[in-house]
Amino acid sequence: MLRRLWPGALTENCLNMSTRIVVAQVPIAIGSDATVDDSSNAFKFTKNLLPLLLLFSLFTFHFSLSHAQQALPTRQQIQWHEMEYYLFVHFGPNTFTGKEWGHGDEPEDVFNPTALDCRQWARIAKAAGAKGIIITAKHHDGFCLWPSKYSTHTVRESKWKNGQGDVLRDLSRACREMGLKFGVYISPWDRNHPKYGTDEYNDVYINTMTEVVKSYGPVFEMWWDGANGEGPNGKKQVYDFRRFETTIRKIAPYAVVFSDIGPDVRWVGNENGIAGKTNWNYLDTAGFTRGAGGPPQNVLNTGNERGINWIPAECDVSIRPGWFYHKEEDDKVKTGEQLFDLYLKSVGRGANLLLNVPPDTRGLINEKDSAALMDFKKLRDESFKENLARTAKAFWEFSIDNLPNRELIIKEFKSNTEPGYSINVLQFTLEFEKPTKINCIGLYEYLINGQTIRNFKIELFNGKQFVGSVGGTTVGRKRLLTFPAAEVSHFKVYLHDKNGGDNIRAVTAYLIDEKLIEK
Ligand code: FUL
Repeated sequence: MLRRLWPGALTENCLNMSTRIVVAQVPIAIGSDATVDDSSNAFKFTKNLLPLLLLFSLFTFHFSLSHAQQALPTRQQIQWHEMEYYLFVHFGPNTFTGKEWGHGDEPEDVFNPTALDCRQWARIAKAAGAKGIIITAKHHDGFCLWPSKYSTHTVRESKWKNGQGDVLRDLSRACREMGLKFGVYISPWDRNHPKYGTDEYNDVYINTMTEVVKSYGPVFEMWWDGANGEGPNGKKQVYDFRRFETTIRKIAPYAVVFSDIGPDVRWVGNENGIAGKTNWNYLDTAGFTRGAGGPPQNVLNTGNERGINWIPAECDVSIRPGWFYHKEEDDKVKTGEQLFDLYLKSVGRGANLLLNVPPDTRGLINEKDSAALMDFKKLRDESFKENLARTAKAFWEFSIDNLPNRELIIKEFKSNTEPGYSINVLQFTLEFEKPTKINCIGLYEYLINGQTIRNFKIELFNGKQFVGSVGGTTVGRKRLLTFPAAEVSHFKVYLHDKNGGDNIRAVTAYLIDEKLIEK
């Protein structure tokens, strides 16, 4: 028998609990005998059961219909959501020429790092709490950081290590050693390849991608940039993305594929690392193409509430003004505090953060960048080390089987693969053991069920006194809300879920350094 709870009369189930959740509930038994909870304020079925059942089945029919139209995340996407934050590495001839977009005619010898050490990159990424690294295996200039069979513009043609060097080999190994995931950016736009602008180039691209995945994979993410300019013969390429897509699915079935419009991960619509305050994981892509033919940037930023496809946003941003290393930007590296603010505006809005940290001409992550990364890590650790909503003696656990008999625990989630709670809790109160100073609350949705919360409100109280409120629209994987610190004895959460059910997975509360409140 499945039991669902509906908002209605308030029932307190908090026997001897110091931290309590007050659940609004009217239990409805869906089954032949229509047994209900007999607590005094529960909704009771009577002879009028039939019309109610009819109404209810109409509602559930509508619910399953609207639900069915929207995709749920794939297993790969769920794993990707859990990665939360990882590094981007732009490295290549531009590192040495000072350009952002190479012309493709740079002599290969330009690429000559004096002390390249991919293990240093991986060590720093790991220490910074990043979960992986995506590298520009080939940027628009066409230079390949590995000795590709399909190009004559590669590390092999450079004097670096007498043509014996291979950045992808070194980095993929270093990532494996450090337990980091490895991903690649292979620019479809190629300003060097003689075949660019002809049909044959699509084969070249497919061969190149296959070579990379087979030689250095597994890759967790394939990054397709949307840029499409002229090649060496002055022609633009008509990319055969359909074939690119079937190929990548075949050779890397466990990877997610990024582009402006997915298929698995979408561009967030800006290069500042900022997701929309409203951020749906759904996107409609019909009629749109990658690059210039993509959806408007504001749509990419917020997604589509009723979109059919599950294509969550990834926030790409550089720690420096440019994507590649330029010495003159050494004093323009973002600070730990600025990175923390970006974290709130990306991960804290349900997106992932792809933070670019470009190695310098030595082939090392510069000291300034690594110092900023460590500050950023420290600020996250200090801010989120203690979930104050956990310090109470008991929490409440949602269970559909024996709800009235068990304590209810709002667990802090560990992973998106934990069993979910399938009851409706659209409003509840979280009460601290004693009044507690907080300035940050986290809400988490259970993505395996999709993304359904359209807006929410949280009211803060100290005893009987109302001390403030915060609210917003979407929640998604993680929604972090910061506000001026307040002494709070309890807070009430009101959720508006578009499917009428609930999809809340966890609630957390923190006291973070006042200077870190979202700017
Ligand atoms: C853009 C590229 O044109 C930039 O050079 C950079 O690689 C950025 C991440 O994507 O579209």
